[in-house]
Amino acid sequence: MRLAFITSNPGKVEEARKYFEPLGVEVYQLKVDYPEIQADTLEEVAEYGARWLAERLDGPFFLDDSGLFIDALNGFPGVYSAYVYRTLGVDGILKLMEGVEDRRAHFRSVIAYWDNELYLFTGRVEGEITREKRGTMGFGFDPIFKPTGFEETFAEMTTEEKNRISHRGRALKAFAEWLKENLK
Ligand code: ITT
Ligand code: NA
Repeated sequence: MRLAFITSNPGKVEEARKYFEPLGVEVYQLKVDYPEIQADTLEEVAEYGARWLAERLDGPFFLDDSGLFIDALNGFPGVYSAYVYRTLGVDGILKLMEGVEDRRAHFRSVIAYWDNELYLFTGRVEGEITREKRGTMGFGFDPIFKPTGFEETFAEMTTEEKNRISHRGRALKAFAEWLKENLK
């Protein structure tokens, strides 16, 4: 089976590929720009994008909308994560967190799969914002996110290690289990 992943982010594609490879599912990247609405939840953003694409594309596809939610910043950047990554960047987040003792944060990922109808799969991982950048793997905010129970940041983990515990890995797991049950 082949699955189209609609995203501009090669890091997400790498993670989905590594996840699905052993299951005999080939993931390929399709770069199609779709509107990302301003909404309160990742679910709304993902659902709007998927329905918009469904009117324009043939066949099944999936997309992923993710965010980093920092407790001390009341959940910021959250649904604004992509914009904040492009503007403030990782260094800007570290700056905002200077002198902040409560470093708790979580990532969430919402996968929207379209196949004649919409299916949503979600994943979440708890952790904290480090005091400095560490590691060169991964992408986005990975160098400053340390998952709870681990010494390494996501950027110090291989894709396989990150997938085992990450928000996206968990959403991919729910997605893969659904596919296994429903595509017999
Ligand atoms: P799409 O084309 O798939 O939308 P994107 O990078 O714009 O790619 P999002 O809209 O989901 O992705 O924005 C989420 C932001 O959070 C983006 O800047 C990512 O770099 C970052 N992000 C998402 N998942 C991440 C992860 O697993 N590790 C680190 N940063 C992540
Ligand atoms: Na995006």
